[in-house]
Amino acid sequence: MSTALPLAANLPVYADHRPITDAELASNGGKQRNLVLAILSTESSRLPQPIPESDWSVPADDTTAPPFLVGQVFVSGDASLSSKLAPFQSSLTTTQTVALDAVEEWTINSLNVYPHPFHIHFNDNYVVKVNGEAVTPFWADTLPVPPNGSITFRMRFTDYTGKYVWHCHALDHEDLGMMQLVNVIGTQKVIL
Ligand SMILES: [Cu+2]
Repeated sequence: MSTALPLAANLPVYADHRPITDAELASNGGKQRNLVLAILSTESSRLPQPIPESDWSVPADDTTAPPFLVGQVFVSGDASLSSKLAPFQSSLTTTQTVALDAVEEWTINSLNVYPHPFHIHFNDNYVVKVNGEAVTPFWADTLPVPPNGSITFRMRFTDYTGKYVWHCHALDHEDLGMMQLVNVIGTQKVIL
């Protein structure tokens, strides 16, 4: 027996996936964060110079590394030009502190030609802009940050306090530094 699949528009909406409207964002403080994923030269002014000689970049004598990675640093952090980006192996770095039950809008920028797949644990992402242009909003779990572009999405930080990661989901990128911690602070609800 053949049956038609239901249209997406006719499926029930998961309660957590109700749209995050401008009004909801504004009534929760309208907090925005502008973050970046980047592969930079060790000489970059975005890094705290001088950087240590070891462990921060792929050394020239590493014969196992692809040549294009030599002298490069994989970083993530605050996109503002005045802030220094966290270095190699930054996954122990807490760079974003968020209040429990906050509703925020994050923009992730890529400074490279690689479409870094952005992922944050616990929170689904309600995408509202790509490259600064409004799109028909949609929910996602892992997002392709466009090459040399940006993606903007909203999140509700519910249910969980403590530290968890946001990162590029390309394994070599996250291992090399495109992974940092968010710390959610507040009084956790007891769920029975
Ligand atoms: Cu990446």
